[in-house]
Amino acid sequence: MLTNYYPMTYSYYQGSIEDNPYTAKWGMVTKFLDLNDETLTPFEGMTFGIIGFKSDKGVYINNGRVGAVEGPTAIRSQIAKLPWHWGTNVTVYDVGNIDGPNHSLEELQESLSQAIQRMYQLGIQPIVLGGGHGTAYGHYLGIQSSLEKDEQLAVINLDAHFDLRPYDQTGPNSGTGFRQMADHAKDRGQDFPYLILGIQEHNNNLFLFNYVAKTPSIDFLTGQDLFQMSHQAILDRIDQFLENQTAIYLSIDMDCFAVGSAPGVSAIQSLGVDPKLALMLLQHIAASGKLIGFDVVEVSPPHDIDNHTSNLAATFIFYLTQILAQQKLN
Ligand SMILES: [Mn+2]
Repeated sequence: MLTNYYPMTYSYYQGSIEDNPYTAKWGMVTKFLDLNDETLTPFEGMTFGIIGFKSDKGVYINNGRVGAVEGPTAIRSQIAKLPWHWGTNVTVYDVGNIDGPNHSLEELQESLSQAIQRMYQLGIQPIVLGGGHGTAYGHYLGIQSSLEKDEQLAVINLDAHFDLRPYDQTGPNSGTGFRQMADHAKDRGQDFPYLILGIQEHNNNLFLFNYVAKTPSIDFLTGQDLFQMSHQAILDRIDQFLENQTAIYLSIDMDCFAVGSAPGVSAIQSLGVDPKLALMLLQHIAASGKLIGFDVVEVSPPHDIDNHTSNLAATFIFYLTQILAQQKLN
């Protein structure tokens, strides 16, 4: 039995009953599924599963402004309104949330990891909705545990921050997830290939730049790099990273975008990345065929303006799932 896991019991979706595939929306086709149902057998064909990580505990510990606990709910309501382009060729379930206000971040991350493993066992491609960026470590563990024993998991993170801070004194939080991954990989005797896109020089201290400079498996482009470089040069740099990898986990921290595009985040970013450029990069990463998991994190609805940020998050999910479904169906 999964812990701290709650299947959906009521609909966030507008669920009007309609058979016309030309006017269908995500909210009409999304069905519910209980991962604890022991009678389930693996699904055939392209099956997505939306799962929320309802915790911003890591943001709180990191002295950020909380609110991302409501991210999954806000993103779901935006996904529901998107058009559904797949008829009956693709299935999407909402499998519910990892939730537990009285449990530690570590416990919730372990619960997410177990749920992700269960989804892969059932042939379900997870769509993970954060939550603070503490979501990522639980998600990473779930993917890593689902891989063949020696397969190495590489990570791409769209983020204004490295999220590589040490956690020996503070404990794990929203700024330490990728350091935890690095340490986890080290314990397994593996490298930690990590590419960060959208770093802001003025939001990361010298300690972090120093750590990155001394770690050959980590590469990054700043937000200004992405602004100044040609599209082709950026894609080449991403390809360089992808070249030696077989499995990619992608995390999208909504705080990498300029505040006009993403006002509803824990930490706003005045110089952030353009979402249209980001989309091009995300599509390129997905088109590599190596992308096996992704999440969208740090949407903080109490700070959002007219759902701008949750809508942008849903938009990325729309385009990433288009590519993943196309690959599976071809
Ligand atoms: Mn982050």
